[in-house]
Amino acid sequence: MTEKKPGFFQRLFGTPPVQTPEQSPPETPVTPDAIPDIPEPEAEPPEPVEPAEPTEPPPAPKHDWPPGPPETTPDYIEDVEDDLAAAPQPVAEPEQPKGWFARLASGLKRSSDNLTNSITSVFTKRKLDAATLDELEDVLIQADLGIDTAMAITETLRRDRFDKDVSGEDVRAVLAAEVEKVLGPVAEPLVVDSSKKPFIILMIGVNGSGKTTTIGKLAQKFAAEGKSVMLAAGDTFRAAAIEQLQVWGQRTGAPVIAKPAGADASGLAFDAVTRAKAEGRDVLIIDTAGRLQNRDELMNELEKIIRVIKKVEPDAPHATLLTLDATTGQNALKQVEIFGQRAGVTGLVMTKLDGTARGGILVAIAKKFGLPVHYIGVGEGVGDLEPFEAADFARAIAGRD
Ligand SMILES: Nc1nc2c(ncn2[C@@H]2O[C@H](COP(=O)(O)OP(=O)(O)OP(=O)(O)O)[C@@H](O)[C@H]2O)c(=O)[nH]1
Ligand SMILES: [Mg+2]
Repeated sequence: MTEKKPGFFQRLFGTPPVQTPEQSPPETPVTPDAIPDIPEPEAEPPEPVEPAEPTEPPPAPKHDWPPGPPETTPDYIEDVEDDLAAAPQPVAEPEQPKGWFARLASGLKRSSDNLTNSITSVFTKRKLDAATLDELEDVLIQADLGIDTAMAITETLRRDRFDKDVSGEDVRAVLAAEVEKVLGPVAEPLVVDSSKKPFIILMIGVNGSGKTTTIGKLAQKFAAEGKSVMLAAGDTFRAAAIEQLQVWGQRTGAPVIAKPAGADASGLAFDAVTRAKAEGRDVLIIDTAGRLQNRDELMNELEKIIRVIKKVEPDAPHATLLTLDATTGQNALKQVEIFGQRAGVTGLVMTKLDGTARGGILVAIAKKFGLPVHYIGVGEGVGDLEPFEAADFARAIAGRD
């Protein structure tokens, strides 16, 4: 293989999160100069059926939003902006490619640094008393871990270590154990049921959360397993979104069912399911337009897409995956709740865990909803999607290597 992911670790480790709000905010248009135009994706010509590990992802498209009332900046975007403004600018360090855990740990470094530095400052030469436990609880809640998990951690310490000397390392061990306890039950692989032909996956989420990129990464994984994959460009709002999926299709050898921009998304889904069925495909992955969970008319449209899919395949979609942007913070809880209610989410993919300070939110989500977490994304490249492992995540976020 040629050199893997040039600049990858610089993105992961040495620079602020790739996904700045300016580049692809969930509700505001991407600035034209932030993202190159499709269709001029790098130097690579489209190669039909040779999915040999592309090194660069197709560029995300410019966003031409559908007509609708202008949005105000969602709270969590402001949170992300605050976060970025407050974040120290790390110095870029060229690094060699590392193993998976090291990549995860690098990606979660900002989350774990925030957490472990705060823990260390709370626990420097102190006996464990009620005030220290309160301070620790605040630190854990601020790290987005959620009140339940924060309390579980402080309760464990209160029970086992009260009035004893406690080091930051002791606390990190309890933190890792508690996080693993919460995440263990939700770390479930995405199982493609081969009795379903096709196994239909619907990809949903707010704008810019990583749906299309995750589809490309999944298509690559399935193709590598010998499955025959079809993609459906269900984000019919924007020509660039269709082209973005087509680029992934070319790179992973998966045919893409598409219609011109402006076509009805549910009609497209209907055609795609019918075609995939007729061709005996193993997997059909349907992309959808990004939508904020509080946009009722867009959520209605999503429900319609699902109804129409069911007309062809009553038990489909077999998996409805919600992509969550790890840089989002607390709003992700709302996304899971509303998308869950409206679209019957069956599993989660958390993207952009490379370089976020807010990875702790996955723990709060797991605790509150108990939905399976199938994969996590740690970069823009086709190989940057990994099955979710609770123990690794817990170790990484607690800064234990
Ligand atoms: N750093 C990083 N970037 C990612 C990851 N996943 C996706 N991205 C980037 O996030 C941006 C948005 O990704 P898309 O896949 O286009 O997101 P989307 O949900 O399809 O967006 P819309 O269709 O506009 O709603 C792109 O620039 C991707 O390359 C990830 O795991 N890490
Ligand atoms: Mg998309």
